[in-house]
Amino acid sequence: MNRLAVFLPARNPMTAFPEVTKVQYEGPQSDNPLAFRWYNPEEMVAGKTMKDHLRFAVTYWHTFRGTGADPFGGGTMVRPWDDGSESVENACQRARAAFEFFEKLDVPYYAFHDRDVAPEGATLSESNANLDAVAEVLKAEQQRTGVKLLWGTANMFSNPRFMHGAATTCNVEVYAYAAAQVKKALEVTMALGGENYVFWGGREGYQCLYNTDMKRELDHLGRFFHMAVDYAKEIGFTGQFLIEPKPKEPTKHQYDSDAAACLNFLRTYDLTDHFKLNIETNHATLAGHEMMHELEYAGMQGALGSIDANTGDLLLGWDTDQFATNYYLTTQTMLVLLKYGLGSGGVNFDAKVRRESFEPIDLFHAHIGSMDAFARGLKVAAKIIEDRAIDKIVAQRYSSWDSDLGKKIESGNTSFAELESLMLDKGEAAANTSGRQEMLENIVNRYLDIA
Ligand code: XUL
Ligand code: CO
Repeated sequence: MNRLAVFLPARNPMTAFPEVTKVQYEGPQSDNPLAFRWYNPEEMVAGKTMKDHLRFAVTYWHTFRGTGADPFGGGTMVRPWDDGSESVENACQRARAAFEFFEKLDVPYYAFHDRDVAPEGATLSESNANLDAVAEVLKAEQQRTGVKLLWGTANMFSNPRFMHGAATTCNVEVYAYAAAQVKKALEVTMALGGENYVFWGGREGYQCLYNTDMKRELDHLGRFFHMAVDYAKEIGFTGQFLIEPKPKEPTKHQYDSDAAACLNFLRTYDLTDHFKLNIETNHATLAGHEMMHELEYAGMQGALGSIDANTGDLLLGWDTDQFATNYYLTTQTMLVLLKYGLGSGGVNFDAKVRRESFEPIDLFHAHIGSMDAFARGLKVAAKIIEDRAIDKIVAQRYSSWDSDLGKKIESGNTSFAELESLMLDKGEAAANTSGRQEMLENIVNRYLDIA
């Protein structure tokens, strides 16, 4: 364990977080840093409880495997329940600490990669056996606490074998290994009642086009996803498959670069019936899009599956995976989530505490703050939608399309020649009206004041 551990008071080995009891809602006036001020799980908003709208999930990889290491220095995190070894025993002990955290934080879901929860063995069968052993503990802890698995996934990017990719590798046996790994991860996800299965193509992309057969790699990726769909059918896994777009990191170009690229890929390979998207805020930023854009782009095509809730630092060009606390961001996100719904997805905190926030209690502060920010965003967005405060201005903006001419064009019942003759008759189009952007921004501010 990290040397810093010696400076912290000794802990009861049975309790990972002795200083925290269950986090409670105390309302906006509370100054208790370990209470919710906005997230009130049973409170009804727009016909559903907050808990059912938000479906919060904790990520295992950042919260229980994050070390605080960066390219310039090693780990800083103090995690007294973790002996730092790669043993199955330690993995089981860590899983118990994780469920204590989920329970005290009052989150309904968690999410993991296979290699976060159980150590990789010397062979594939050893790795599978390790995963089975830890999955037993996860199952027992799920039953004890009622916390559920939002999604499972396979880590096919950390091990050096995946240096050229997993489903897009030039090495056919690495591809076969990746297939075996996903097969097992699907089985475990299903055994734990996982409601979705995510593919983030960590190393599915390229560093250099001189050495890359892009068409062949993408064909292999399409084939890989079809085999996953076939296997899910075979074992009766009914969870939703999700692809998580990201434009760069670790490769220079990731094939799943944004929602549009993913949907184009899914259509090309006839996979749209089986996959939706898991949209992550910081990935949208890296792609040069707003989160709202990525959500709307997926949502309007019926492909919005889940979100990885975090934020980047707009002054930095990398995936900083910070906890989102910005009310504008959470309001914008919730505006789109309320519009399209989340289905079996959730608001998954794919976010890590900063390297300097190394104490266990920081994990609570981070999640509580972001849960509150999303709860507040939910309330503001619900009120904006209920009052049609934005909708009616948008409807007004497009009202010329409600005319006979607009209907004719939208229904495909006119032609260039007919439109030309109309405009030759008129000589000039009707006058434009203002886009009212500033007024709309003020309206959002007003709802942040009152909701
Ligand atoms: C990487 C990322 C992943 C996925 C799961 O940027 O977001 O953690 O969410 O593989
Ligand atoms: Co993610």
